[in-house]
Amino acid sequence: MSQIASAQTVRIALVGNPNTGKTSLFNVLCGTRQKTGNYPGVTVEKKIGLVPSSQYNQHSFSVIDLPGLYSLRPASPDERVSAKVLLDRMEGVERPGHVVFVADATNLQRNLYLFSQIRELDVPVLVALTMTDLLEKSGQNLDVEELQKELGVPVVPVVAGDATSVQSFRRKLDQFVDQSPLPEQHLAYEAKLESVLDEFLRQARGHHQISRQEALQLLIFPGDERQWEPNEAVLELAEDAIEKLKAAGLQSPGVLTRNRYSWSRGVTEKVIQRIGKAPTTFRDRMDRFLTGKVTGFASFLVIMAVVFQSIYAWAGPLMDGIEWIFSALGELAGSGLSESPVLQSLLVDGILAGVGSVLVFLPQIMILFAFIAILEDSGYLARTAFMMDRLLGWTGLNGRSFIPLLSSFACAIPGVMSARVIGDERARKATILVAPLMSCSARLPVYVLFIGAFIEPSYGPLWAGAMLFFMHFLGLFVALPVSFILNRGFLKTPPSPFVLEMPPYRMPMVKNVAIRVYESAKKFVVRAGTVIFALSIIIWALSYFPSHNQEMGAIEARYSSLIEQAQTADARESEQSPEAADNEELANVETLKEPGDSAILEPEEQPTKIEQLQAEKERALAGARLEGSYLGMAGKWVQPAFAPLGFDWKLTVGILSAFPAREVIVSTLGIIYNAQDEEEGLKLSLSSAKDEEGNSLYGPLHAITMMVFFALCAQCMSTLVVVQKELGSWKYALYTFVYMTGLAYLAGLLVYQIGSLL
Ligand SMILES: Nc1nc2c(ncn2[C@@H]2O[C@H](COP(=O)(O)OP(=O)(O)OP(=O)(O)O)[C@@H](O)[C@H]2O)c(=O)[nH]1
Ligand SMILES: [Mg+2]
Repeated sequence: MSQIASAQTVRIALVGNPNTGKTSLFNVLCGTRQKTGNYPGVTVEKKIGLVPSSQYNQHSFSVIDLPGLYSLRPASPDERVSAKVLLDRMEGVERPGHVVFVADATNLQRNLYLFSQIRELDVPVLVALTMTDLLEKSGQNLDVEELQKELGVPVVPVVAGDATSVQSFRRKLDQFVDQSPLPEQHLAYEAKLESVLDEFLRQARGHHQISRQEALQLLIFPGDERQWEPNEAVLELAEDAIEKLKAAGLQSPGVLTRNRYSWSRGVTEKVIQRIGKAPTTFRDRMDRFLTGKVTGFASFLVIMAVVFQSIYAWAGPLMDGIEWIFSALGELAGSGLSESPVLQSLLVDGILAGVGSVLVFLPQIMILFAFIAILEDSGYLARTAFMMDRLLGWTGLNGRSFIPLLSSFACAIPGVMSARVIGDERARKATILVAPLMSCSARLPVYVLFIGAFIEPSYGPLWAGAMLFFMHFLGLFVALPVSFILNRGFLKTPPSPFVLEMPPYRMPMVKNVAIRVYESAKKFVVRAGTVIFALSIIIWALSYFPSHNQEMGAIEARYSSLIEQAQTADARESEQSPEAADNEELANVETLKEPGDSAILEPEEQPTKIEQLQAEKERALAGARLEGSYLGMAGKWVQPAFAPLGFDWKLTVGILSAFPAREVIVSTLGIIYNAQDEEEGLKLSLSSAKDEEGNSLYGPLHAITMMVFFALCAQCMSTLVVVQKELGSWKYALYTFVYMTGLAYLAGLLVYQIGSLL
């Protein structure tokens, strides 16, 4: 977001524990579409949005959405971002002048612990109380007035999904900025601690702008990695103060933590009362079922099977629709541009075939993301992470690795980034290195193409869905030994228990699901319109030029003589006996009308011998041009390397072109097959491709080998760039590329060779 805030714009930070609804609030305030989800650690980076002044507020705001954190002493890279911004130590980010503390009403006590630190920062704080709808449903009541009194700052309930509540929140935000009340009541610690702290603050503030919270961090946790650098004078003063505290036996973190906990417990007990009876335990029972050792795993498999079956089945008619649009466009462009064959080929065989064959998969992508959003927003994803820990704990994967790994099923890029929630550096590294093995949404078009062309026609739709399901698990299975070797062998990651705050089940918010689907669809279409578009042009050019070769010359010569012969024969026949010619034509029509012949052609539609020859010539020329093109030459040169996997030069070219982005294989094959055979869709062209003897070129084994290769191969430039960025060295991007591509090759080889034997 590159909007520049104007001088009068008020800078506000949204701060709070993870999974309290900060991003949901941010999205409705700023009209943005940032990712939300029902588990801790969705946001791992600061995001800035603007709220212009309006009928609801006279101020305009620049709002910064921060990753959730449990305490101002950060334990992981994402928390560090929030702590840095709040302590005014983030380069390039001005300290927010106001804080909106987002507190989850159903988790008040834990939320208030962080609040007790935030209000010591010397910034005005407003508390936005979320999840009040859920609190009510659970039969509890929260006394907002009382809470406001206890906290000494304004408290405003807000439900992000409810427009009136958001409007009233904006008005309150405006008033808050006008008054900018500093939180007055600090937590009072032991008297001695207070007096040492006061003295230190008085003296230190002569040298440095320092808040009570920062002073406490300096005096109680002097060994902490610092988010900011106090100057020499302050450090000297701090040393004195620490000595005094030590002498009084107060230089211990326990003193602070105990105080904060008992304060937050006291406040919570005071403001929350149970009014109704506790809700039924149905939820608990369901949770036990869904996370049970056997039932949990079984229900997980069932849910996933349903998901993939639906992705496969529901998208069919929509895909056909898109395919139809593109073929109609192709026909239109084809006839409009018949005067200039190069331009026609660029448009029809290059751009429309390339972009079109990828865009066909838009419905699948949207259905996939709708499912992902529902599973995430309901809280199920966090449960799956819990089960994965039970299954995969032995590999040495960190308990916090599973959310990043599960996110990678949508796309490895946010998955790799969300590894920032892992505090331990080595564990973070291991997670990032295996995350790209998870089957991302860019693999979906590849699977669906090959399954649709080879598996479904032979084995039926049920197997097709099952295959899609299996392909999505392959990466996960392979990740087991890889993680084991990485964690136990190379990185020696320290063992860590699974610590993930289990979110409650919630009804997915329609808006949040819609945002996810819209954003993923947009990204997919933009990608097709940019990356795929550009690559399609390049691949088309490589497949079209040189536009003439020897083989083509021979074909032209051969067909010209054949056509000439046919013409003279035609002329002679019609000269000798016009009726005979007519009769012959009629005879042709008769044979076509035999029972069982589906194509009944009208006499005038019957292609003449010459027309047939001409069409044959065009096809032969296109085939020869492709084989002699730069693409064909390169494919044939590299093909021997892929021959043991059963790939011919065309599939090899597809694989090579897919290294920047895996779905490019679909557009490349689209271009190759469209150049030869314009009538059929890519799926049909692939399944009906024949060699010179008329035998089928590919079968189910080719399809499975191809899918296994794509499931494991590192074919995504953007992921490698993100791996490099997150781990700070190209070395790791190179590791990822080499081990994944090696694995893909080996697995493809095994599948093809064993499959051929069987
Ligand atoms: N019922 C209810 N659900 C809410 C409310 N606000 C947010 N949610 C849901 O709570 C979950 C968490 O929302 P997010 O906005 O992603 O939370 P966050 O605080 O940004 O989380 P992190 O980025 O992980 O720190 C989502 O599933 C939302 O749909 C609310 O007021 N009521
Ligand atoms: Mg968030």
